[in-house]
Amino acid sequence: MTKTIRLTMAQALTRFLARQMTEIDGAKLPIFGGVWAIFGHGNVAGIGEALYGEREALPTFRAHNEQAMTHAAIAYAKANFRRRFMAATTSIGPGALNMVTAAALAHVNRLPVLLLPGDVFANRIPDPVLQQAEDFSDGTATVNDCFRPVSRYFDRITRPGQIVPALNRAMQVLTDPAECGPVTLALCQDVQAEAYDYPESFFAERLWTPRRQRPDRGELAAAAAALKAARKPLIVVGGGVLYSGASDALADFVEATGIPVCETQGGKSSLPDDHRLNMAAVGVTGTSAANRLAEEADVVLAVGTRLQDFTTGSWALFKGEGKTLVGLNVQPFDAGKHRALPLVADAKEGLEELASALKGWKVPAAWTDNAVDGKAEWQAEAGKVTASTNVALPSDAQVIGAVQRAMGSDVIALHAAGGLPGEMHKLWQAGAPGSYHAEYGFSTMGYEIAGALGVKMARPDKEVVVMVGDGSYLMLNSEIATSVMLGLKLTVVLLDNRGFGCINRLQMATGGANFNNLLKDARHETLPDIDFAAHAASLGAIAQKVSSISELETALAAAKTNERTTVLVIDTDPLVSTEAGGYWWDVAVPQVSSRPQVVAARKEYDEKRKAQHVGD
Ligand SMILES: Cc1ncc(C[n+]2csc(CCOP(=O)(O)OP(=O)(O)O)c2C)c(N)n1
Ligand SMILES: [Mg+2]
Repeated sequence: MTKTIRLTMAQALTRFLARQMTEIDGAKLPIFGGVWAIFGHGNVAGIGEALYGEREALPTFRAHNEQAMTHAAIAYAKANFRRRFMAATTSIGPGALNMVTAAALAHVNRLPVLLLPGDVFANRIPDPVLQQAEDFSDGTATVNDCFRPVSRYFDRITRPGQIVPALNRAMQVLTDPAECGPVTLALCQDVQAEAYDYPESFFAERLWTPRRQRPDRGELAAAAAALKAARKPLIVVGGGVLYSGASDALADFVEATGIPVCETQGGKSSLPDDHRLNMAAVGVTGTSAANRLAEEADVVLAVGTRLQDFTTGSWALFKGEGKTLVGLNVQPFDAGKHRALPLVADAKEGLEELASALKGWKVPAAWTDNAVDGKAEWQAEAGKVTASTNVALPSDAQVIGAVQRAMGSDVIALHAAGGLPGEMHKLWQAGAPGSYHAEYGFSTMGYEIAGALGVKMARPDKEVVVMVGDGSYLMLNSEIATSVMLGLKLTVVLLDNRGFGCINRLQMATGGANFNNLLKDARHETLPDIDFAAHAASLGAIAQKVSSISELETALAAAKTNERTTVLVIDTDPLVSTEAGGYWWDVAVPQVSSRPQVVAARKEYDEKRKAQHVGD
């Protein structure tokens, strides 16, 4: 007879989570780094009490905002290269829905996170409960249905026994490199508290090791043949290279073949920035070195990338005549995009097997030399825009230069939205794999500080430097207090250009009037003069406003020995961004307008669109 143990569904859930393990560098570790929780009705009595019971093996962390705590959970998983992750639990209604944006962030970025929103009573007796939305035509609908399109796997637990297959499926999705993404288990309030006789075997310790898929022989042969025929090949690397731990395999492949590499936002730091054949950022926010090669390449080997519009220049960039795209990806959906020759495999396995198949073959030297020259030219440009200055309002690039000089490359630099992603992608000199943490899949304003907290939890040995604009900071800064509370130090550099600078620039570039982006251009009675340093200090941070690039460098150097989260604020110029490098980005301009600026912008837009190729 099956041995059983009588537990509530919530107790079974937390006990199960605590017993899922992984192995990293030979050490066995719990695969869940913990659970973020904000309690309310719908989770305090059920899962809240169960988490208390499991608090030694499965730590619970309290945050100030459900979206932010989920950002922290997601960033934790990313900084762990998807090998460890976290769960997040909320009350029903607003608490749950505050998590939806973060679910989408994880979905877009293919990152694992277990979301446990509370849900209505499955027995429906007390309906409608506080915070319950009533659907006049569908008795099964709850607000948590909003998670469906942004979850890789969604389930609603309406009977206690359902948690057994649901958690099994959840673990499959969270640990599968191809399927990886957010899992939402909506937990009906009454069911969380309901007892059930669970099989004891369900709680046996389980070790999860990532699957490394090897390529199909036919696909490998086709990819190798395409590369052997290439005269001007280029490798585009995305986050899949980092998650696969394929940096060494990539470096070996590049050494053996001489093929230059360029990096997406997600793939940056796959090779160190100073690697001879790393052209660094590609696409809309790319270096001139990378984009020059991308325009001409005859075979593009895309490794572990989703090929989003910032990478492909809205598909105007890779325009080599008769070019072939090879898609090396664990996920067939990505591997075959744009009619690529698919090479479905783990990045490391795929690169190693491609290297064997190409043994003895090398790219024509002229192409490699061209790449090396382009890189030197770019580095000279980048050096100019990041050099120290004493202008009153420095550019983002000049601030990046200061941070890099003061902190070096042996930190984890993080950003998500605003003008910074473009500047960081072009200009930050990344060091070791994972030293550059961009959330540019969903580019969520407000990811920065909470995300950095998750990174610090994953990598307490590293200095974590957050680059954030005033707009993003104002949207979500509450986890500064959590970082102070948990003793997890972050260094935050806040660039105050008094508004949504990058969108203002985009507005001007598309013929728009300066409207509703910079504070001065928005409807106001009084122009706010926000004291960000005072604000951050009120949350417990050490905070300082600096008035020049050199003062910033001095303050950053001093902050290294601070044990508490430090926020350094600097005023910057909203109108300046780095002109060198870059590529066209498709932003639709109105086709008719009474404003001549818009008409002119549309004319230019129609011209630029001609470079776009449809379908490949
Ligand atoms: C949640 C969210 N809302 C809106 C946007 C669109 N958006 C992208 S950047 C940006 C402005 C960011 O302002 P700030 O952080 O000050 O950076 P800046 O553009 O000034 O560099 C906006 C509104 C977004 N990415 N995320
Ligand atoms: Mg701003």
